[in-house]
Amino acid sequence: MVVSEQNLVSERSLDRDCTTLSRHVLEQLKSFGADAQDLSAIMNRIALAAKLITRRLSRAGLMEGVLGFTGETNVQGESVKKMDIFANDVFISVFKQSGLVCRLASEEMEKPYYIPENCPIGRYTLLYDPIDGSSNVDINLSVGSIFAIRQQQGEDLDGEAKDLFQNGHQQIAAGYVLYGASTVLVYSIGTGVHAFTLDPSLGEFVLSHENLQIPKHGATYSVNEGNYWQWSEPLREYIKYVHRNDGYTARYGGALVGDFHRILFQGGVFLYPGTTKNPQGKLRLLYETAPLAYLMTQAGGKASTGIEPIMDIVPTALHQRTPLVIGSMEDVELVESFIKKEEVKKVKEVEEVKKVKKKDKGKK
Ligand code: AHM
Ligand code: MG
Repeated sequence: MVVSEQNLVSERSLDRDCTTLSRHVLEQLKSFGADAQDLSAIMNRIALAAKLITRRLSRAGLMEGVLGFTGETNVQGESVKKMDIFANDVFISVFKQSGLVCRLASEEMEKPYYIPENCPIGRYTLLYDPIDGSSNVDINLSVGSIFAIRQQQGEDLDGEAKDLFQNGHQQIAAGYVLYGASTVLVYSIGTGVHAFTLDPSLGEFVLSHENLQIPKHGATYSVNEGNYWQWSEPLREYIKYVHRNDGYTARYGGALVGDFHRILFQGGVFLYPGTTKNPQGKLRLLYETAPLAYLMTQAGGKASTGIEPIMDIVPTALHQRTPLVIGSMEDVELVESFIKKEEVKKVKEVEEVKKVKKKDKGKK
């Protein structure tokens, strides 16, 4: 009896070890057709990029010329780190000559990177943020990569990539890699959210959590409160509410991927609202907020700007930003209720002014 139980345990752990990312994608799609094979191969390439970035990050403190700034600024006007460029190039290298992806668009490149030799067969575009949370890189804290896959639509002959200006429902896959105490890759192809942990002894991502579902509510609220005085009144009211009520706890790591990961597993809400300086906030739609919104909705949570669903936004520019409120259903709805209350108040005020004007006119 004891022996057979032991056998069962070792069989289960062997099965788990053999559930690699590429095999999992095929199982999820229940197909070995060309589309399924392509998607599985793309995920495999992303996993390779993640391993290369993990290797570099784990040795960064021991190597010359790996950490710190390049001295350049990117298209967003942000100072670029050497690791941003390295990770950006890693994704390009793993997809060159892959025959899988025709175009890559990233936070670090003003225009997409085209791989013309892939285009006759590569029907996909990869959108990615190579190193998310780069302020954490030089101090050995968690960072991430975020990605989304979209079907190539049309030829994009003028190189403007306008076919990418579509809502988040057009994503066919999305995910992120968290470079933390261990490296974890979380992905969805529309069949739930699944997490794989890199086993360094195997050099493989092995299935660690299948069909993740976010709790309806969580204690965590995650936001940079240093921006408090730059937020709109309803956001400040929301923060006052969580300060005054029991059961909330603040967590903010400076890397969206890490904060998102905590909330996905434990519930709560992450916010990066618009500020007076940047009304659209900081985060980019196509390779940060839309991929995470895709994952969050797949996990039973919610993602919005505070007013409209992130997934419904149609961008007008490649590097467009959006405010972000993402996490457990009830917690996101609570934030939205503060914003809605303010809107109702404003509508009432406008109606009052109209009434007074009408009365004054009547008197005359
Ligand atoms: P990055 O992709 O250039 O690193 O910027 C995005 C990061 C997020 O990971 C994080 O949530 C946010 O910026 C932190 O910004 P701030 O320092 O303003 O709070
Ligand atoms: Mg980022």
